[in-house]
Amino acid sequence: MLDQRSSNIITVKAHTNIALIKYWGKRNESLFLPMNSSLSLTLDQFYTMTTVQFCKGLNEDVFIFNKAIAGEAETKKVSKFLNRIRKMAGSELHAIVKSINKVPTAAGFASSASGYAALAAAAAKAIGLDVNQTVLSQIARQGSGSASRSIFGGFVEWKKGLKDDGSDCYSLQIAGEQYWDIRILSVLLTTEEKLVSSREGMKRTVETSPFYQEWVLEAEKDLQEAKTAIKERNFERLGRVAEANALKMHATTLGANPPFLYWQPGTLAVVNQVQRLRNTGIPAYFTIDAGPNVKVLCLPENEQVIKEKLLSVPGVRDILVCHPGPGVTYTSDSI
Ligand code: 2P0
Repeated sequence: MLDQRSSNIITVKAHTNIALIKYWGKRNESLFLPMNSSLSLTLDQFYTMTTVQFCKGLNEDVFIFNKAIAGEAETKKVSKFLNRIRKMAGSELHAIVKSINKVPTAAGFASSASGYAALAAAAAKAIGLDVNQTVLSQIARQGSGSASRSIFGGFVEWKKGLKDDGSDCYSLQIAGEQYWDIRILSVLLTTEEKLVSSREGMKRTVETSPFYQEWVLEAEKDLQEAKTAIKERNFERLGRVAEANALKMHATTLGANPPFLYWQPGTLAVVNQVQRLRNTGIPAYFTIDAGPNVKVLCLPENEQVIKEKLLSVPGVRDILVCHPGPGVTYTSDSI
C-alpha cells in the first residue's frame, strides 16, 4: 500500500557505544553473527542523526552525508542495507537518506555503530515496519555488528545466539543510562587512518590466530564478570575485567598471520599513565578498540585529576569526557 505514495519523513538520533567486553570475530559474515557475546556502554557525546523518506517515483536511493551528496561506494552500502528493510516490508520504493555525523573520526569511535542504528530505526519506521527494539537491534546489526548495541541506552548486552539464521542474536538493555554515573574519557592520540580495518582484522584473527579459540572462551567468562560488576555497581570489578578483556582481544591480533597491532607509542604511554594513577590509589581503567586511541573509565569524583594527568602524557592531543547516553530517539528536528 505504501508503494502507492511516499512515506512520512522520519528522523532518528543514535549514539556511539564503547565495548567493555569486545565483539571480535564473526561466525557468519553476511548476517553479521558474532563468535562471542559483548557488552557496551552507550555514550552521550557522539551521535548520528538520520532522516529517511521513501519516495514514489525515485529510481534509486539518494544519500546525503554531512550536507553533501555521498560517493558511490557509500551510497551503495546504504542501498544494500535498505534492501533488507525493503524486503521485510515488501516495498520497492527508494529513499532519500540524509545523515549528519557528530562522531569526530579523531575520537577513535567507529561511526558505523551510531550510523546504522539511526538508519535502521529511521528506515524501519518510515517504511511502516512495526518492529520492537529487539528486532531493530537485529536489523541494525546487519549494517555493522556494534550498531546492534546502539539501539539501546546505558549498559547493553549483545547476545551472540546459537542459531544459523540469527533469530536468537540480538541486543538488550542491562541497565539504563541513569543507573550508574561513570565516565569514559576518550583520549585522542592520532587521526591517522588505521592500517587494518576492524572488519578485516577480526576476519584475519578468526582465520589464523592460534589464540582465537581461547579468546571466545575468555570473552564469555568476562561477560559474566562484567554483568555481576554492573549489578553490584562495583567500579573496580568492572574496570578490571574491561581492561583485561581489551588486552585479550589485542593479544589475538599478535597471533594472527600476518600479525598486526593497533597500538602506537602513545597508546602504551597512556596505558602506563593509567597504571601509575592506579598505583597512587586513583581508580582508572583503560580499554582500546581496533585503533590506537585509548578510552579511560573513571568515577565522576576522579574525572578532573585523571584528565589532567593524561593531558600531560606526550602524544595526547585532547580528551573528551563522555557520560552514559540514551538509545535511539525519534525527533522532529530537521537536518
Ligand atoms: C566492539 N569493535 O565490540 C569491537 C571492539 C572493534 C573492537 O565492533 O564488521 O565496525 O561492521 O560488524 O562493528 C568494530 O567493528 O564491525 C567493533 P562490523 P564493527 O565495539
